[in-house]
Amino acid sequence: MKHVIIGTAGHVDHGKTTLIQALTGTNPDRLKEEQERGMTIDIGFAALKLPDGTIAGIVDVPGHERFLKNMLAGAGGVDVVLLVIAADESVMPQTVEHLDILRLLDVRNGVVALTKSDMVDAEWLDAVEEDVRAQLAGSFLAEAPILRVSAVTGKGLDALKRALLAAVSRAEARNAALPFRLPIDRVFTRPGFGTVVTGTLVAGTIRTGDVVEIVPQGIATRVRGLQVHGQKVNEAEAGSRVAVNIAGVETDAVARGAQLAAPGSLAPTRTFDAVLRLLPHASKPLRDRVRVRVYLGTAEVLGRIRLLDARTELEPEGRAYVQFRGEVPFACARGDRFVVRSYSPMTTIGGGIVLDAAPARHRKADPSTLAALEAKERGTPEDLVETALRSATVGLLRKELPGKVGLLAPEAEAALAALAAAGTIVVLPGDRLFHSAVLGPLTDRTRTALEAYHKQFPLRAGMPKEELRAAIEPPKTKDSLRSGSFASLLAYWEAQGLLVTEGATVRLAAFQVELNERQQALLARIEEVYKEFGIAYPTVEEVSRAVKAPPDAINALLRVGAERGRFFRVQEGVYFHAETIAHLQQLVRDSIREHGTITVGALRDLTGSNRKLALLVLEYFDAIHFTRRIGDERVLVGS
Ligand SMILES: Nc1nc2c(ncn2[C@@H]2O[C@H](COP(=O)(O)OP(=O)(O)OP(=O)(O)O)[C@@H](O)[C@H]2O)c(=O)[nH]1
Ligand SMILES: [Mg+2]
Repeated sequence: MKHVIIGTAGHVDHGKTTLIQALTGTNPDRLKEEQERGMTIDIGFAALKLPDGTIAGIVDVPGHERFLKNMLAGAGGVDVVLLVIAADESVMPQTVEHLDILRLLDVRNGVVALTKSDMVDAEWLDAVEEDVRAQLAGSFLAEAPILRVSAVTGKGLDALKRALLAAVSRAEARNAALPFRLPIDRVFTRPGFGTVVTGTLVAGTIRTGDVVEIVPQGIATRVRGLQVHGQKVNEAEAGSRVAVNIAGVETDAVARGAQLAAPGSLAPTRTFDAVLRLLPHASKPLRDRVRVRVYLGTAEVLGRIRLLDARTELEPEGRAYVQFRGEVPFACARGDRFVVRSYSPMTTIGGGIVLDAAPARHRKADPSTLAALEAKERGTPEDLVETALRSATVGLLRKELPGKVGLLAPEAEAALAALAAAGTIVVLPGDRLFHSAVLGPLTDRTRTALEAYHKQFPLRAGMPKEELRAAIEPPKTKDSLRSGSFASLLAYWEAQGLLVTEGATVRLAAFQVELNERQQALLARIEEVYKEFGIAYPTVEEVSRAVKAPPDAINALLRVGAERGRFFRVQEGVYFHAETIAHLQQLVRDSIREHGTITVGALRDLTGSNRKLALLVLEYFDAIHFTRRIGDERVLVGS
């Protein structure tokens, strides 16, 4: 199932919350003060079941200008926007500001709801729709459907759900194979559980038991429990609203703005280099080093923006390379989008993309700094290779790389060499390339799957390869682990000492079948039965009766015994004891030495058995290249 977040947007009192309640049955206004004032103050949440059964997480934001900071905390994880415009008022200031913010955050999909349609007549609705369409021109919602709805009469709600489903289907799924990342938007205490943090999982997959880091606080902890849409789950994927119960962390040690991340995947910083764009309708130019508010993930960070080129101010609609210096540490990574508001008055003036989350100090108007940032924005060969491999959930063949990233082969190879030396990219047997951020989780899943298998089947030597392949298949991607990529991975893990492959099965290198006393005693008794029967081998049912144990247990122990060289599997379901085989080999060897060859009849007579059994034995000896058949006779191989 696809995991997508739908976020509301729109001017205060335009009917966002009422519409979400009408669509989902949940009132996202959860604070007492919100209920009393009939106004959203902080972001609220609900879950919407779409016509195809997909459940989308909903983030409902406040429209009032004064709470824009809270809107920004909710907007970061939005995949699809539901822009709500009251038909009686049409486009208002925060309609425009929310749209600006979503555009700066690179939201690309959405639906427009002209709500409160019950309050106006058809002619008015036509005029408002025309006005809205004109205002959306040039934005990512230019082609978006505009639906006339009413949360009070229920009119148009089904059509709205269908339009949302279409937008959700168009939205690109977030990458569940990356290291996980969850900007925290709420922190609270659950009696008996301890600290719970919530947020939108913007990348990766998080599981119960995972070790997590809280950035920038630098606290390492463990996931004690997870919930998605109020249901307990063991794992949650990117694009879900998640509540995470974390172990041993005081509630006041964490706050909105921090991020939960896979250990080592996200570092705290105080500065970043970025490309910044001012909005065309920014109220005034941005002066160099002026104090601003930067919104990133769920965080608001005060700090100063330095223009790195020669300019002393940036005009509205202008674009510049900048360095942001925050007054406190925060979590951010290359590629993150951010929004800038002026310190006072608080208006949204622009936003951009982080190019370097751990930059050096730069001299003003230094051409080499500017050139380096330009390359980072465009993407160096290394960036391009890294980016391509980050999303290659089943890896990429080395020879496919240049074509995939649009580089000449020598350029791609040079970039690859540097990235491989840094450990960012791993070259697997078969010249298959994996990003370490993709390979790591895949390796973890493999270890976990094998551990679980060994635990469930302690007497089996290993897990069937196909079963493992299905168990570690990357989630929610169009790629699948085909034989080539899977074989490369197995060879790599085997070389790394993680696992051992044997025929069609795989086991953890450290795994050994261990029998308890009872099982050992049973195995010894089974051996006795087989030895007694000799060439006239017993059936499993006969053994079962003789030792008074169920056939399943016999079969499992026969497999273990075979691995330990106590039995030989002569045919499907037919085992001979090792001593019987040794004895038969001796008979055959002596007979051939004496007569030059042996026939089925001769072995039958030597063993006092029948033709069928003698033939079975000789065919087995042929198969293991002990004997070789010439016409009706057999000779020893290698003699
Ligand atoms: N007649 C009519 N009234 C509506 C409709 N939808 C909302 N309202 C009313 O409009 C007012 C504001 O609705 P809310 O849902 O709180 O608006 P909001 O956009 O969530 O407001 P903020 O969260 O504060 O920005 C309430 O009094 C609602 O009862 C509708 O479809 N028809
Ligand atoms: Mg509201």
